[in-house]
Formats: sequence, C-alpha cells, structure tokens
Amino acid sequence: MNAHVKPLDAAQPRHDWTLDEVEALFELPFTELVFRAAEVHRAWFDATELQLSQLLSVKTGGCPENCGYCSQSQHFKTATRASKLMEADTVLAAAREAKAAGAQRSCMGAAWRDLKDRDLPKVAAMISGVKALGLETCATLGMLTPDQAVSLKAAGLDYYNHNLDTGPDYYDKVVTTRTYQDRLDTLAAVRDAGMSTCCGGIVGMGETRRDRAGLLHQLATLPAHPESLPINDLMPIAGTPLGDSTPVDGLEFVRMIAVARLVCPKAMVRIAAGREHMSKELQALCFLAGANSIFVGARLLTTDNPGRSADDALLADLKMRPMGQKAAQPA
Ligand code: SAM
Ligand code: DTB
Ligand code: SF4
Repeated sequence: MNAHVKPLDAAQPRHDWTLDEVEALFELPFTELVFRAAEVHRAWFDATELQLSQLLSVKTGGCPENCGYCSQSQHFKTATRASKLMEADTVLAAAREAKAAGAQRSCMGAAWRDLKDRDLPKVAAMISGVKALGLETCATLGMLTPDQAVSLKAAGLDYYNHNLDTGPDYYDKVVTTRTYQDRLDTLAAVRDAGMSTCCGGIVGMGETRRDRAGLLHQLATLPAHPESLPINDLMPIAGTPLGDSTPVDGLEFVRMIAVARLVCPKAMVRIAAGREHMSKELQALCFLAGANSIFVGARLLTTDNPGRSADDALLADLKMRPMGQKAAQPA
C-alpha cells in the first residue's frame, strides 16, 4: 500500500455489493467514475507502476470446449493449429527471456477443458522451474479437482487463472460445454489449496452493461476477491461464432476497468487481450481508471499483442515503470 495515503472508506474491500449498485457505477458520469476509481487505485497502489506479465501458450489448440470467442476450440474452423504440450526447457527459456525484459509474472496457458493427471508431472516441472527463476507463477489449464489444485500449489504455483468470462445470465450464449458453477467450483478448489485467484472476463461478446455488471458483481461477492482481475477486450477470431462481433466503444472499456477497480479495490486489474487495437491514449485512460497490469510480448496465446518496443515507448511516454523495479533517483 502507498504509505502516504490513508485508505478512503470507498477503498475498503466489500463483499456485499448488489448487482444494482454495481450497475449504478457504470451509469456515473464518465469523469466522476474515473476520478473515483483513480482515488481508490491510489489508496492501495503506486499508480505510476505497471505490473508486466508474460503469457505463454504451453499447449495450443484442439480444445474440446465450445467457448464462442476462442481460436483454440475444436468446434470451430479457425487458423489456429493444434500442438502438443511444450517441453519444460522451452518454457524456461521463454520465461528467462521475459524476466530479463522486466516481467514480474509468468502465466502458462493450455487449451484444455481440464487438467489430466498424466500431464501433472510435466506441468509441475514447468511451474517449479519458472518459480526458481524468481518469477511469480500463474497457470491456466482448465478445470481442476481439489487434489490437482493442491499438487499445483506444492509445485510452486502462486496464481491460477480461470475466468468467469461474463455475467451468469449471458454465459450460456457464449459456451455450453460447461456451466458457470463448474467455473466457480474450480475457483473454490484454487482458493482452498491456498493459491491466489486470477479471474475476470471478456467484453465485446454482444453482452449488455448489466451482463458486464453481472460479471463484476460475481467477482466482488466471491468469498475472496480475485487477486488478479483480467479484463479482455474480445480479439475477434475468424471462424468462431463471435468472429464478427461489433467492437465495444473504448470509453465503455474504460468504464469496465474503473468499475472493476472500485469493486475489487486491492486486485491487480489487467488490460489482458485487446491492447493490440487500442491507442496509447485509450490505454492511458485505462491506467488512470485503475488498470495496473498488462501482458507484454508480441503474442498473447494465439493473437497479437503490441510487443516490447511499443510497450517500452508507452511506459516512457507515460513516465510509468514496471512494478518491482526501483524508481530512478532524482539527480
Ligand atoms: N482453457 C483454459 C480456460 O478456458 O480456462 C485456459 C485458456 S483460455 C484461452 C483463457 C481465457 O482467455 C479465457 O477464459 C478468455 O477469457 C480469454 N480469451 C480467450 N480467447 C479470447 C479472445 N479471442 N479474446 C479475448 N479473450 C479471450
Ligand atoms: C486472460 O484473461 N487473458 C489471457 C490469459 N488470461 C490466459 C488470454 C488472452 C487470449 C487472447 C486470445 C488469444 O491470444 O488466443
Ligand atoms: Fe478451450 Fe479455454 Fe479456448 Fe474455452 S477458452 S475453447 S476452454 S482453450
């Protein structure tokens, strides 16, 4: 926490949000909403710092789930080719490179419906290897049993990413091969194993503001708020049911970030997918509204991301610095 700032009452985490209250935040005048979110952001964080996370697809494509946004589902004909689980050495080499470039956290993603016990030893080796490099570890491997969650924690996993994706009322318009409750059950297994949760969703799938509020309401009323809260702006994938979705207005994306910051004040709020099509001004507004984490590197899982030199320039223009690095001393 920023030592010089006394947390505002509004910055205290709450778990008793109502859906109407969350929706009412979206309806605030834009400048008022962003101002409130910026205040709450400053109560818990140094708002000049940005967490940089590396994302690596360790198993791409061929997924049996039918998430309507995803290039990796085998239900849709997309340009993504399936590949086998990566070797731990390859994962470690990429993590080493990301660390050298300033990343603080490494997230390993697999296009699985659920983790199979046969893959656990290899995944555990990746996690312990990345952890030994001094990076925070995160993985997203589909649904987990409580025992698998315990094994991943023992291997050194700090965070588990499992998104609710959208509000409960819109969920079955997007995916039907698993339920909202399945997602909540995995999140509970992750928490019970003592790991931190990384959980958020996507905007731009045809959902209403109330659905967006519904997602944030779910997150804000979980037994523990997610420690990381990724907001993805849909990357439209040709061949998927959502490939022709109408893009969400940039200011609406900023509202989503601001409300996420207000209802989960201590979370790392990440602009996850979508920065590739955002201007630097829009990203700056997101940081003002409380976003404090991004994925770095030229690829997300299967789609493009701005890449190192664009992000170095962005941080330099904004005079922001990677989290975990010391501020330059005044001359
Ligand atoms: N298979 C695992 C799962 O679904 O939990 C892990 C990987 S999955 C690709 C991780 C998350 O990425 C999804 O829950 C979704 O929120 C996000 N995502 C996937 N495709 C996306 C897209 N085209 N645009 C934006 N976000 C996307
Ligand atoms: C998250 O919320 N977003 C990341 C990460 N968690 C795993 C994934 C974004 C994927 C974007 C589409 C793609 O590259 O395939
Ligand atoms: Fe599979 Fe995850 Fe893509 Fe859904 S989002 S199809 S579970 S890889």
